[in-house]
Amino acid sequence: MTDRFDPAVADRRWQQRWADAKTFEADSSSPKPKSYVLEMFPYPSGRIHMGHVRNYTMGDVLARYRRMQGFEVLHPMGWDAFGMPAENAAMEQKVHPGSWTRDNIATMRQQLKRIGFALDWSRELATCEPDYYGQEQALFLDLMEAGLVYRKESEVNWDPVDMTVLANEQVIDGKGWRSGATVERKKLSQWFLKITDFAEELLDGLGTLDQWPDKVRLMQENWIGKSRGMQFCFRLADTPPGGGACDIEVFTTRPDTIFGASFVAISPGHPIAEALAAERPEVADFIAKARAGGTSAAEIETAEKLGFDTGLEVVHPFDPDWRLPVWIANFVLMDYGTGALYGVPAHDVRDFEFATKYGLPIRRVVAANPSGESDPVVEAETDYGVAVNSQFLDGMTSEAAKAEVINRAETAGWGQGKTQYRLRDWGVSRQRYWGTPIPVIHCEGCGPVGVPKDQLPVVLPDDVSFDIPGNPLDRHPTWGKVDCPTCGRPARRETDTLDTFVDSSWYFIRFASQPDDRPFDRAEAESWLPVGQYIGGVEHAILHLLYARFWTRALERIGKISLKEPFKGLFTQGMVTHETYKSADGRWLNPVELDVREGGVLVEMATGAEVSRGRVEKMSKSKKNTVDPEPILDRYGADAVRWFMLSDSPPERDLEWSEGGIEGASRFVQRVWRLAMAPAGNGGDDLVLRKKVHRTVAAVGEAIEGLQFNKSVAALYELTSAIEKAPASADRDEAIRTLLLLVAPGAPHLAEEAWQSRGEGGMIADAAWPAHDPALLVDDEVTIAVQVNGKLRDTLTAPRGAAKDVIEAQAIALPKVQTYLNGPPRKVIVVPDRLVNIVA
Ligand code: ANZ
Ligand code: ZN
Repeated sequence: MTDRFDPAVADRRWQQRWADAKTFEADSSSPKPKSYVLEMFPYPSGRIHMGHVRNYTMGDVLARYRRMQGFEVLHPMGWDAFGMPAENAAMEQKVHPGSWTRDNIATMRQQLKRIGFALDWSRELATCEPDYYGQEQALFLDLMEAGLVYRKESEVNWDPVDMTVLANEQVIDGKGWRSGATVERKKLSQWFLKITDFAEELLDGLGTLDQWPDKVRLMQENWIGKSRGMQFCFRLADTPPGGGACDIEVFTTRPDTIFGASFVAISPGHPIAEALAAERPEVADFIAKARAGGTSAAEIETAEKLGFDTGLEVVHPFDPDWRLPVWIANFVLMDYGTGALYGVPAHDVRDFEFATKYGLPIRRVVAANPSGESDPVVEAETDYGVAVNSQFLDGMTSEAAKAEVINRAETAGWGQGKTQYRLRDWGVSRQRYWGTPIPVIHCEGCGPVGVPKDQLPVVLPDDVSFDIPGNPLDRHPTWGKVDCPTCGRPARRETDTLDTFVDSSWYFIRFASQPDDRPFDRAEAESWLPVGQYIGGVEHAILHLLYARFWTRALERIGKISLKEPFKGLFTQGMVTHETYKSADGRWLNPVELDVREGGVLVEMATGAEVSRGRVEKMSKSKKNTVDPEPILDRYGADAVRWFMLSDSPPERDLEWSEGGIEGASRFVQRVWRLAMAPAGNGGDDLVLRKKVHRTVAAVGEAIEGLQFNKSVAALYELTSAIEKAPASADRDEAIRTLLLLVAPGAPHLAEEAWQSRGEGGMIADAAWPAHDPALLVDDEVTIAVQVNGKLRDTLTAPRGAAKDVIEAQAIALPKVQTYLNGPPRKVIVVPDRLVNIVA
């Protein structure tokens, strides 16, 4: 019998046994109840980092726990394997994106296996393989056939160095996230998915997701951005009444502010702006200037406001003599509302900034109360209130005034109430090589034609070069040349590939069911879905989750699956952080480059120079404060690493990596081992310990169910100490056995090794989660508060359910209570098991 647990031997042994026994392979035809636990699949960037370890450990504990509870568990793993970094590597290191990606996958798979995750590796998938993306192409064609895919010219963020379209999130301060080049706007024909058709459903559906964090639902709600307002027409002043009834159509969410309008602004992309530009060079110049910079709402919001007075005027809808100037303004988006608005400087932040800059009138039409109407407006007042300076609206609440204006506009026929969403259709075209080819052929005669399904997958060609920027598919000599599937004449393949968010919008369905000849088997997929618990980073709270929700609903709408929401429970975990270190000359240093001198002084090993400690921040390559899991695994073994990931912080918060933390986890592993190796006790009964065990079983189960892993760890520390202190007995042996079952999800190698050493049959991974006896959870003694005249003076302990008069006598007899009494109490109130109040 060894007195130390040796992870170097045990980890590999049990990983091999689990693999040989196919312990974690999920059986779709199992009669057991099913449970689907999923962590967001990783991008194969090179190596596993601590953030992955934390994320997957949480999922693993839940998956193992559910298995022990008797569920058939699906806990799969795969690779989100398409994307830019592989192409960057190809350009920088002259390797093929495919081999770079597949090498990384091989490395990371081995790393994950070393941590002993209970994964069903038989279902492993990589989105960059044709057996995955070919099925994605089939789904794309289904959506196309159903009219949920279309092509449209649209303005995109163009990175002139990487020669690619950038997503809004890839534009940082007006520059390309990778190249740093100033982003331009450019018009291109792009493929779009009609996510806006689902805006209302996606919003409503949030209401059913009661196992999602509120903050994520709120972020999705804001992203969808539903607003109720009015759309109406302005007439140009110089067109005769009757003609030109709708010259400039605007959308507003604040019809109640209509009497505060001081200008009308149109987007630089508005047809009127374009028409003026064709005639007047100064307009064209202005438009060019206004278009520099990214297209995202955030970019436009923060850019300096620029305007151009066109000289045109429109008539106020409620007053034929009131004219408003028409400006072209850079903050008006072309693809929101109607691409035009009326500005109310007193009540809108952007309009205020604009009017201040260009000297336009600022007039309050909403006030907190009717008498506040004449104070000067010093900043935009965006709150609701009551209408002032607004003719027939005066005195109405903002809500009532809105309704009144919409009502009058609808009656008179110049406008109507309208619901607007901020959500845009999803542009999925990427001008890159390393992505799923969009399965379309362009024919001069027939237009864009879907590739017939029997010709799928459209496979990426391997012979491509990355020595010049741009999309290698565009310059491939033969790949793009095909015949039109409809008319047979020479045609060309679409060379755009799909946004990688498409790949991650359905991988959880493919995990559940992966036939060779279609994307998934409906019955099998439905038997697992929705994912019971999805775990990942909050950085995916908006786009990934929204796209996956949309894709699922789109499949449901076209009758491919009956499932509305793919993820029943969602958990977003905190990050792993570490102190940062900087040399005197400003270089970030990794912890392994440092040495500690006397008095805790940190020095750089290479130079001996002193190093300053910086803030604790998310582990990142740029700050060099990462800790590579691999050497830690070598030194401490998988269970200590896993245990530390669960221990110190609530899982939704950040976890600071520390040497002390991993040491502590490692010591715990050895403590459990020593207990497990203790000789069996004989006879003797230890009710106190038995109760502790049952309470811990209940507490650990509850904590894991609630994903409060740090609480389960704390409960197990307590139990371990209690066992260590308890004298040998049969109850103590049973306690140790239960302790092993309880630590098994978190420290599975230790648990298996100890389980086997103690001669228990089978693997602990297959053992049942211990039951607890509710009777043993009840405390027999209660602590009762004793008050005198309503103030707490002392407490007493009594058997649970003790009679009132017994407790009353005990309370009055307390020496502390006696000091407050002069003679017999006037009255005594007893709340059984809780409280005694003595009125002196
Ligand atoms: C008048 C007004 C008065 C407005 C006021 C706001 C406050 P949300 O709520 O985000 O949907 N708007 C309309 N079309 C626009 C476009 N294409 N680009 C930029 N802004 C646009 O925003 C709706 C409000 O944004 C609209 O209501 C309009 O300004 C502006 F005190 O109209 B509002
Ligand atoms: Zn054709």
